[in-house]
Amino acid sequence: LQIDDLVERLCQGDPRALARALTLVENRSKDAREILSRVFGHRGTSAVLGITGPAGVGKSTLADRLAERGRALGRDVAILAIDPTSPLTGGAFLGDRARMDAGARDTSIFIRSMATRGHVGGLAGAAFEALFLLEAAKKDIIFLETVGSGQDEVEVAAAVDATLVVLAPGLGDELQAAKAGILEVADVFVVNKSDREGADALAHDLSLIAGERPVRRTTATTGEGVAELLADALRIAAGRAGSRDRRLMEVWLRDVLSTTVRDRIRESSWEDALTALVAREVTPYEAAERILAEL
Ligand SMILES: Nc1nc2c(ncn2[C@@H]2O[C@H](COP(=O)(O)OP(=O)(O)OP(=O)(O)O)[C@@H](O)[C@H]2O)c(=O)[nH]1
Ligand SMILES: [Mg+2]
Repeated sequence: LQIDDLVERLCQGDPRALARALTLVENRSKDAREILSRVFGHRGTSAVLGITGPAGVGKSTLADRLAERGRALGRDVAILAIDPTSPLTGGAFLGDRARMDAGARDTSIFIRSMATRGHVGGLAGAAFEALFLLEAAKKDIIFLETVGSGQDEVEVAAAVDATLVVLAPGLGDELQAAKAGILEVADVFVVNKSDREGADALAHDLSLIAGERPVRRTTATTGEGVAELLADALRIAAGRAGSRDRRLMEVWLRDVLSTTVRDRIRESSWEDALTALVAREVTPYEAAERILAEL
C-alpha cells in the first residue's frame, strides 16, 4: 500500500515523504489521519522550540539562523511555520518573506510553511499533527514559528518545550498588544533587530517583566547572539523533557472534541433549534440541552 511506503520513508527521515505527509495534513486528507494513527505510537525525542511574536519582527530570519546553528552542532533540524491564513490574504504570508531572497541555503534544513485554514482544531490542531510527523521523522530540533496574535499562540505554546517570544524595536502599540497575551507564555525574551535604535530601551522594558526569564539580544541578519539564544532554549527544553506531552494532549483533545461536536450539530438539529429560539418557544439554555440530547 502507498501509505505503508510513505510512513516507512517518513520514519527514516526522507524529506520528500515528510513534505508529502505534511501536504496531506494541510489538505485535511483522510490519508493524513491514517498516517497519524500509524506514527502516533512513536515517542519522539525532538526538542520543540516555539518562535512567536508580532509580524515582521524577524521570526523567520531568526529561525533560519537558529537552524543553521543547530546544524553546526550536528543536529538534524526542521522549521515549521504555521500560517493562520487570514481570509484577507488568503494564502501563505508567514515564513517566507525573508526566505525568498535568502539565496543559497542549507538544503539539509527541512523547512515548511503550512496553512491551517479550516483545519480541525484550527491552528493548534494542524500544528500538533505536523509536529508528530516531524518527530516521527526523528528531527533533533524543531522550530515552530507562529505569528503572535493571542489565543492560538497560547495553545501552540502547550506543544513546545520552550517558547521564544521575539520582539523588535519600534513596535509601539503592537508591543502593548503582545504584552497582553504572548508574554506570559515566554520562556525566553528575544530583542531582535538589536542593530536598530531602541533595542536598549526595549531590552530594559522586558527585563522588568521577565523575572527570572532570560532576555536575549539578537541581530538575525548577521547571526549575532544566535548561538547564545539557542543554548538558552535547548537548556530550558532539556529541563522540561517529558512534560510537554500531557499539556499538548489536553489542548489537542479539547480542540478536536469541540470541533467534532460543532460539526455533528451542524449536520442535525442546528436549524430546528434556531427556529424554535426565534419563535421564542425555547430559551438558549433549553435549545442547547435539546441539541446535546440529540447528539
Ligand atoms: N535590521 C534588521 N533587520 C532584520 C533583522 N532580522 C530580520 N530583519 C528584517 O526584517 C524583515 C522581516 O523579517 P522576517 O524574518 O520575515 O520577519 P517575521 O517576523 O518572520 O515576519 P512575519 O512572518 O511576516 O511575521 C526582513 O526584511 C528581515 O531581513 C535584524 O536583526 N536586523
Ligand atoms: Mg515569518
